[in-house]
Amino acid sequence: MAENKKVLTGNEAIARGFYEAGGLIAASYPGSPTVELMETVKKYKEIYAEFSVNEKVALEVAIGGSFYGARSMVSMKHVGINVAMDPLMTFTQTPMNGGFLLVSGDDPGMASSQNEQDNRILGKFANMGILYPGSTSEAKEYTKQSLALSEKFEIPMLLDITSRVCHGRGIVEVEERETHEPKGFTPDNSKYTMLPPFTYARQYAMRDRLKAMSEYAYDAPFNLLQEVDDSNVLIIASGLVYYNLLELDLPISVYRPGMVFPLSRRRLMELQEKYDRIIVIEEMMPFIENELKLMGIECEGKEFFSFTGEINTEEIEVGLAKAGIIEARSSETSEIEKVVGRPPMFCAGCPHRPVFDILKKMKVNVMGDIGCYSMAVLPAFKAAHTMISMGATLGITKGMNKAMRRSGSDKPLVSVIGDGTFFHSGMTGFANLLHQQEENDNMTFIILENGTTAMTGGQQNGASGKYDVNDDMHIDIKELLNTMGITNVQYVDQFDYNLFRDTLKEETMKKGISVIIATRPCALKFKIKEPNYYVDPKICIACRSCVKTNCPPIRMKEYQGIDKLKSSIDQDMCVGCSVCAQVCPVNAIKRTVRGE
Ligand SMILES: Cc1ncc(C[n+]2csc(CCOP(=O)(O)OP(=O)(O)O)c2C)c(N)n1
Ligand code: SF4
Ligand code: SF4
Ligand code: SF4
Repeated sequence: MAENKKVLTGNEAIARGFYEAGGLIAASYPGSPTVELMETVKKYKEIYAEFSVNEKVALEVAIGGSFYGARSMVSMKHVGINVAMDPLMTFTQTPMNGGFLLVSGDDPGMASSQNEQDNRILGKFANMGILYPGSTSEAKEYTKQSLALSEKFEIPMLLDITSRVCHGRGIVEVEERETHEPKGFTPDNSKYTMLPPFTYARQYAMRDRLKAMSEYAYDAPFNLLQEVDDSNVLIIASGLVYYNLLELDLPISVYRPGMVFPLSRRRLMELQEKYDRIIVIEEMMPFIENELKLMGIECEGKEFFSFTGEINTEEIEVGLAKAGIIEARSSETSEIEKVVGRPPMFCAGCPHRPVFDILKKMKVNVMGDIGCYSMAVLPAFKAAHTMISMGATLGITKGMNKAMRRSGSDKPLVSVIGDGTFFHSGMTGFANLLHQQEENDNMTFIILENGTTAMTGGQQNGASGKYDVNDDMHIDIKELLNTMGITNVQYVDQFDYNLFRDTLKEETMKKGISVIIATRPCALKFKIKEPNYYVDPKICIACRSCVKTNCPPIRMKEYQGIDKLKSSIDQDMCVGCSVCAQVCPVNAIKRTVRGE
């Protein structure tokens, strides 16, 4: 392959685009599908890049860079924008000094997310220009274009990218880095202090820059019109859907707006005149379809295509057949292959396992949160009973506790949160617990301090310095909570199964707020491996207590000369955490000496 060509993922391509565009300040908060984007940016020494404690702070770091005139980028998963929405909605009123780009990783089909939300709508709501790449090379190109457009039209740009484009690989042409020295910051209240009367003028400025962008969109290079003689139908598709459509090789005209907001009204009006029918194919919400309808342009779309999930080539074919545009194929060929799903599970030796094994046995209501420990909501544990958004468990637990106490229930209530989530948005919830405490409150909080943001690949968080000397944040959660005024806080090693169980039981019996910080680090991130364990089948009574901890190496198997199935441990997979041995009632699980 030529030296100026590289195979990159969409995430890597955006990072490369930011580098080539002379980007200087980049921040992110990890979340699928955009994690690798900032991990790649961090490798470019010319760029200051960080994973911030949450998306709001990450956005603010990028705002600071842009205010100083540096080309700046912030990236996050789609729900991250909900967290960052407050500064976003006000910042986007300002004119851009340095080019500003927000990258949103959307997840149609929710392969790794708690919801599906179409952030084109949020981008429009925030008065941003929106580019929507569908391939790896577009991901790089649109990143560069976004920063240039941001400066040209003084508009904040949103690069809305879907998970398949983030993770897909393609050939990308790499270019030299441009030089864009920061312009510096010149105080100007009308530009950077968003309060009345300055905000009134900004309303008009926002409208005018979108108008100018819409004019530009008429023949912008990324808005592609491919017309076919004799086609009386026009299909509008962008992003990956456009490429999926191309695979059908249909003799139909296609308009591909790489910029999905603002659209060119002038271009679309012209197209309306030329075509009998306009069909919009897009994933998730009918965004482009609604934009057209707002312009008074007749079109069809969502009546033929799903409002949720990804839209692949086969679904496009089925939808177009439903619309009567193409012939329907026999159902035999359009049958979508069914793949059998495998539920996700904690790693061998995961520190979360004993906590949920104990909670399951306690039969207590558990308010969950978001992290690897979310897997506890699934079978076989089913030991967490709510899961909404990062940090939400604190408020939810407080609210449910108040409702329970007012309805005469004195049952305990337990809440679980990871350390990453604690620093992301749990601290404020903890502070709020101190407000209007009542005598019969009873809430026990377990903080799973595994030293990392494990679920998204092991990024640092506020507590990581405890386990890794290279990490520059080492906030003592107990001291922090004590300083806030939450006094009943203790560290407990959850691999001491009985101690953790007894402490938890004791704390749930107490009134007020109890906090237990489970201290074991993530087994995967810190590559923990102790001498492993094996089962003595002659002692095993086949009670399955060990199997119910759901550690991957454990299964029941047939032993020669023993008629009943007995437990066994795959010693290559076992990392020696000892939890299964501790739950065995007859000491049938024993530690080996490595090398035996
Ligand atoms: C607002 C938001 N941002 C990012 C994510 C992606 N995400 C899922 S879990 C998680 C963090 C989990 O870290 P922690 O609480 O330490 O739990 P662990 O995975 O280490 O068990 C993140 C960032 C998300 N779900 N929501
Ligand atoms: S990555 Fe770490 S926290 Fe997540 S399941 Fe594996 S061991 Fe547990
Ligand atoms: S000791 Fe038991 S629970 Fe721990 S990793 Fe090995 S098999 Fe799994
Ligand atoms: S817990 Fe002990 S007795 Fe029960 S199945 Fe496992 S090894 Fe056998």
